[in-house]
Amino acid sequence: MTAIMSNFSPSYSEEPKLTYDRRVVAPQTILKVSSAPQKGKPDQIQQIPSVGENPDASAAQASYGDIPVIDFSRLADDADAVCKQLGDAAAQWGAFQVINHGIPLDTMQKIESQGMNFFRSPSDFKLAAGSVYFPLNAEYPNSLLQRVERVAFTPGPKWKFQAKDINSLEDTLSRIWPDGNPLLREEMRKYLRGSEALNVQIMQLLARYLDLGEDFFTQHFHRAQDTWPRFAVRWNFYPSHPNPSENPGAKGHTDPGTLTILMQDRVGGLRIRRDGRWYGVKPIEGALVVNMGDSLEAWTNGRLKSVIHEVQVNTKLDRLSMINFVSPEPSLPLSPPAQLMDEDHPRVYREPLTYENLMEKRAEDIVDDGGSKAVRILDHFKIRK
Ligand SMILES: O=C(O)CCC(=O)C(=O)O
Repeated sequence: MTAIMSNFSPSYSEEPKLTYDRRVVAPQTILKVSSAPQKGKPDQIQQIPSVGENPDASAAQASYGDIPVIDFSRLADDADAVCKQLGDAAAQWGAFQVINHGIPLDTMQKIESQGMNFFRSPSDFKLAAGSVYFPLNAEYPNSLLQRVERVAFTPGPKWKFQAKDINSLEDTLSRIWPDGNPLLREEMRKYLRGSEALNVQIMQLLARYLDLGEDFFTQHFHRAQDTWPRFAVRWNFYPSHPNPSENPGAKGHTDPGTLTILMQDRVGGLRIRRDGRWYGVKPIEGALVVNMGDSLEAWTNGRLKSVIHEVQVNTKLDRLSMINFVSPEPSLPLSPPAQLMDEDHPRVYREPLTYENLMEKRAEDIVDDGGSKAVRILDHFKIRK
C-alpha cells in the first residue's frame, strides 16, 4: 500500500503561482425572508446567496480582503497590542489569521502533502479506509459540503459522539495505511498539540479583551474526561472543477462551536462574509485561519461574531484544508457573563442555550432547506424585540 502511495506526488512546484489581488468582491444583497414565514421555518432568518447562487463566484477567486493577520511572535513584547488586535478582529470580522503560532511550517507541509497523496489515490484505496473516509456527497445530498471529500480523524461524523466513538488518530491512520503511517502520525500529533495550545491562548486573549479574567472560558476545559474542549479534526479535499459557480465546495454557514482552527493550502477559495460582502481569505504560507463559532457569539452576548464562510472550488487546482472544530461540552449553558449585558446591551440570545441546542437545530435546518442557503443557526435563538 505504501508503494501505491509513493506514486502519487502532490508536486506543488508544478502548480502555477497565484497572484493576489486585494480588490474586494462587489457587495451582495442580504436577502431577508419574506414576511410570511415558510412552513416549518423560523421567521426573520437572514438568507444569503451561497456559492452556487453568487453571480460573482468565479471573479472572487482571486479577490482577497483585509482580514487581520495576527503575529503571535509579538505576544512576548506587546501582549496588550496583540490582545487588542485579536479581539477587534473577533468582534468585527469573526475571523483572523495567525502567523508565528509555534506549529512548524515543515509539519504543516508534510501533513498537506500526505493529505494530497491520499485524496489523489485511486478510489478503491480510499474506500478501503471505511467509515473515516467520505467520498463526494457521501453524507447526504443536502449537505453544506457539496464538493468535498473528507477524512474524519476525531471524532467521527456524529456530533453526539461518546468517548467510545472517537476515532483516535492512530485508528484513522491505520485504517488508511497498514503501517499506520508513522511519519504522518508524528506530524499530526505535533500539529494537534500545537493547535490545542493555540486554542487555549486565543481563548485566554479573548477573555482578557472582554475584561472577563483570563480563565473565563478555559476554566471549563478538561472538567472531566470527554468534556470540553472537543476537537473534531477533518481533512477536506476540494477537487477542481471547470465551473465553480455551479459546483460550490462548501455552502455558506457558520460553525456551531467556539473556535475553528483551519490550515489551508495555497489554492485559496475560502471566503468570509462581513457587512454584506464576501472577502477571500488570502492563503499565507504557514498561517492558520481562525473562525469564531456560534457558541462563542452566544456566550459573549454577540460581542464576538460567528462568521459566515464558504468555499469555492478552484477551476484548475485541487484544494486541501485541515480543520479543527473546537466545541464546548454539549450541555454547558452558554450564558453571557453579567459584565457583557446592560441596558444598552440586553441579552441577545435565548436562555438556556447550549451547543447541543445549536447542533440539533443545525441538523433540522440542513435537512429542511435543502442546504441551499447559508446556514446561521444562531439566528433561530435570537430574542425578538
Ligand atoms: O475547507 C475549508 O476551508 C472550510 C471548511 C468548512 O467550512 C467546514 O468544513 O465546515
